This record gives sequence, C-alpha cells and structure tokens, in this order.
Amino acid sequence: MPLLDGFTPWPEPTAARYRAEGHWTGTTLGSVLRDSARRAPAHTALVADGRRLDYAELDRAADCVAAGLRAHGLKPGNRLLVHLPNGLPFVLTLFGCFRAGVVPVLALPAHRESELVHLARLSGAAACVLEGGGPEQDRLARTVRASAHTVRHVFTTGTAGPGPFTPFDTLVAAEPDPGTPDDARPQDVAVLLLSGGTTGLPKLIPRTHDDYACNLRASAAVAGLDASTVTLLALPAAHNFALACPGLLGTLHAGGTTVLAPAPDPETAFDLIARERVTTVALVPPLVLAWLEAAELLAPDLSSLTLLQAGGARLKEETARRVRPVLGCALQQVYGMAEGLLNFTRLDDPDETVFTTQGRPLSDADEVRVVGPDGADVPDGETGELWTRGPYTLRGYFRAERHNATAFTLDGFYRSGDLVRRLPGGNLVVEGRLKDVINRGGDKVPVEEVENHLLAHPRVHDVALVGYPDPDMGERTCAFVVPRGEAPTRRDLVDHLTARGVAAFKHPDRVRALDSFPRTGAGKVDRAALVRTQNTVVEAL
Ligand code: J2J
Repeated sequence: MPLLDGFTPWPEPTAARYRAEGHWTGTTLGSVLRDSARRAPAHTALVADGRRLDYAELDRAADCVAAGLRAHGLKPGNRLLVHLPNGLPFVLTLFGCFRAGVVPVLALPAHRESELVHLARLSGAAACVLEGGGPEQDRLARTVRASAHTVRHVFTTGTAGPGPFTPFDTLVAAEPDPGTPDDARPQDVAVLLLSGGTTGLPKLIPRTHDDYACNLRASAAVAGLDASTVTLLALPAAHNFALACPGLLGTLHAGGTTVLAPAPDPETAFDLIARERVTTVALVPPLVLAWLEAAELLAPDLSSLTLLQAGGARLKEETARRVRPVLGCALQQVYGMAEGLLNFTRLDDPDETVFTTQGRPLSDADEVRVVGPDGADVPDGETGELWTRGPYTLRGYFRAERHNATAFTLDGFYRSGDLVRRLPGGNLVVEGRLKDVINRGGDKVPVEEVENHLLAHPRVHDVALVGYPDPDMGERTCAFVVPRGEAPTRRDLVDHLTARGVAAFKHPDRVRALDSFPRTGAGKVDRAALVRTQNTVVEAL
C-alpha cells in the first residue's frame, strides 16, 4: 500500500537513523493500547461520561469500532472528520481509526461550520463523527454533509431520532472478527492534527504512528507517568497537548487511568480530582489563573495532585510561583506545537528554570536552530526565530505544496514563526512570534481568516485584527474597522461571525472604527502603530 497522497515523508536515510537510534520502534498507536491491555487488563483505563472502562473493555471496544468503520466501507487511508467533546465516543473513534487504518481529522470542540466545512473539504473526508442530539448539532451535520461532496457517512452520537445520520452506536455494536490484524503500518499517517500556528485557514498536520508513538512515549517519561498515574483531561482531547504530550495517549501507554473532564472549570475539575485521586493535569495559562483563584477561595482537596503542566501560551513568572503554594503540586512548563517539537522543564530542574523558562527539547534527536532574519544562527541569549526538525516534527503540511515551499527550509527544518531565546543551559524562553496569529490564552486566532470573514460584512470597508495585552489571557483581539457608512458595533460583528459559523474564540474582544489605517513606508497597514493606539484605549466599545 502506498503512503497517503499529500503526506511528505522524512528522507529515507533520516528515517533509517531514527529507527536505528530507537526513536521509531515500528509500533502503531492501536498496539499502544493493546500492549497495556495485555499487561493489566483489569486496571481502569478510562473514566468518562459516568462510566469506568478497564483496559480489556476499552481494547475490545476499539476493535468493535474498527470493525464498524470497515463495515461502513471505510478503507485504510480514508479520512474521518471528528468533532466531539471530551467523552467516550472520542476515545473509541480514535482507537477504532488507529486499528482500521482510517485517519481521524481532529477538529476542536470550539469549531463551528465554517471551520468544519473547510476541514472536511481540505482533508477530503469520507465520513464524519459529530455530536448529535440537538437542533444545532443537526444543522451543523447537515451543512457539513451538503458542503463536502466526499462525505459519504455522518455518524452522530447521542440519541439519534429518525434522520439522515447513522447512530454512532452502530459502530460500537459491530462484532469484530477475532484475530483481524490492524490495517495500519508504523510509517502510515495515524492522525491529522490542526495547526494553530499558521496564517490563513487552519492547515492539517500529518502525524505517523511511529512519530506520534515516539512523541507520547518520551512525553510520558519526561512527565514521570506510570501505572499509578491518574490524568485529568481538562483541555480538549483533540488538541495535541491533551492528546499526546503526554495526555490521553501517554497515560494509556504508561498503563495509568485517564479521567475525561466535560469542562475545564475549577469546580468541575476539583470534584473530579478529589473523587478520582487525580495526579496530573495539563492547562493553558488562563486556566491556571482561574484554578489558583478558585483554590484560594474553595480550599478543595487536591492532595492527590502531584504535577501541573502549563503550556499553549506564555505563563507569567508570578503565576508560576503560585502553583506549588496554592495547589500543592509541582509545575512543568511545556512549550509545544502540534507540528511536533516539544519542550519541557524537567521535574528535577531548579525552581528558577521552572518559573522563568519554557524548557528544553524533549528528545536528543530534536534539532533546534535559533536564527536571525538572514537565516544565520544567533548566539545563545539573543532572540531569533526557532527552526526545528526531528523524529516527531512534520516535514510538510497535508496537501499544502505552496505553503510548504516557504514553511520549511530546503533541508527540512520547520520554520516555527516563534521568536525565542536560548539560554546557555539549553532552555528556551518564548519571546513572541513572527506569524500573524494572535495567541488568546492558548487559543490561536488566525488573523487573515478572521479578517476575511469581517470583510464580508456590508458595513466593513477595511479591517485589521490586532492583539493587545491582557493580564489574564496574555492577549485579546481588537478589530480596527474602516466602515462603509455607519460603523458596525462589536455586537453586529459578533452576530455576523456567529451567522457565518466561526468559532467563538475568534470573535473580536473589541471593535474600534477609524477613518483610515496608519500605513508603513511600503504602504502596508502599520499593525504595530495600531497595537500602540490599542494599548492606550481603556474602554471596550
Ligand atoms: C509560549 N508560547 C507557547 C508556551 C505553545 C503542548 C503545549 C502547547 C501546545 C500548543 C502543544 C507555549 N509559551 N509554553 O501542541 O503539545 C505557542 C507557540 C507555538 C504555538 C503552538 C503541546 N506553548 N506556545 O500550543 O499547535 O507560538 O500547540 O508555536 O496549538 O503555541 O500552538 P499549538
């Protein structure tokens, strides 16, 4: 079977080296679960939706879903768009896919029809698994089906009434043929993740079984996971951080227990932590703040918690310092990207490193360059763009030939667009970014995509979306608008984006009307000048 069309493999000599050095072990993600199930079949693997599944049950359910996908005509290499909240159907779909060789495309729960239609078309999805049960979900499912002609089946969870969709339960109820081998090979694409780091519409990141297994194994080791670990998945499991760094997949590999939280708010999470004796959790910085505030107020029982991982956006030093005194657990900073490279502070690092840096690369095979505008390496201590390649970093976005020509160097380094400083000990400090993406507390807002939606509003002549500093979120968004006639209000623009099915985290926090934009000498919109005016604005309109 050939490799998936639109996927850029590593050059063969590099792949051979990764195998020889033991970074790639020739495993598949389906067998990660099978191996743990063989070791400890009766150990609790998953607590979700009010149910507890041991490893043997989860392993068997994964085989059922794989059989169900095959029975619906899905073939190895076919793409399956998955838009599900944290819950049992998400995990079952994922492992069903891994075993059937079907490639899940992991949309985030916050995404709406604008993003889902784009992802279904870009991936050429043969089927979708969506949340069912309500009129809103129904409308979403109908839109996706009608707008992406490759989609042959729409599976919906929940209580499906009579309708055009196939109940997800028919997948779970399928009878696996005992002894059916998995349809995936280690070098195959296992999953398509979404990029938060590119301009324009989201791109798809192919991750192979070998590379993602390397990612989750090394992450589990650096976070100290073992069979006694109880991980709370508070962030969306569809995001790389919660999925495999080490998250759900790393915990399953270590033989521990994963508790899926329906929401990341402190009240929900604190209850689950106390009840399930949770030991580890990963959060984005605004949630770290929310948990700290709530813990001081509620004095919850967090005595089981040993590790909090924080990543997705820059964690402030003052916040980092409060973690142990308030939550009673260790902190690990994680600077990662769905494209691959992960950096972690280590569990035995001095406090100063943990509080003030975003850690160092996970693997000794990660190559990291910090370069100036001329593409030459800058000395340690100076800020430059991070370029990277390694055993779990992509060599090309899926079906994005033109974009790939500039996103990668000729020798295969991924240009991250992040501005970082490398300290003499090798730890990195994230200083900012070059790309037009606003990091709103870990949610990545693609500037160009949102501007294009706003330009479609009848009273918007021109628009520029810029980030402004915010104490809780790191950054929030302001849309500067040159109106056509009467200026639209923020409410007008939010309604417009909602009607176009754009995820709520992309809605502007503020809207300001201007007669014209400041321009740079080259005639481009001077975003830096807009950011400066924005910093002096006190009132949101
Ligand atoms: C500053 N910026 C950070 C950090 C990511 C673990 C953790 C995070 C992600 C993630 C991930 C940052 N400090 N600690 O996939 O496995 C910004 C950078 C980066 C971009 C990637 C993981 N951690 N960032 O956030 O693909 O700009 O992955 O390039 O969503 O988030 O975004 P994303």
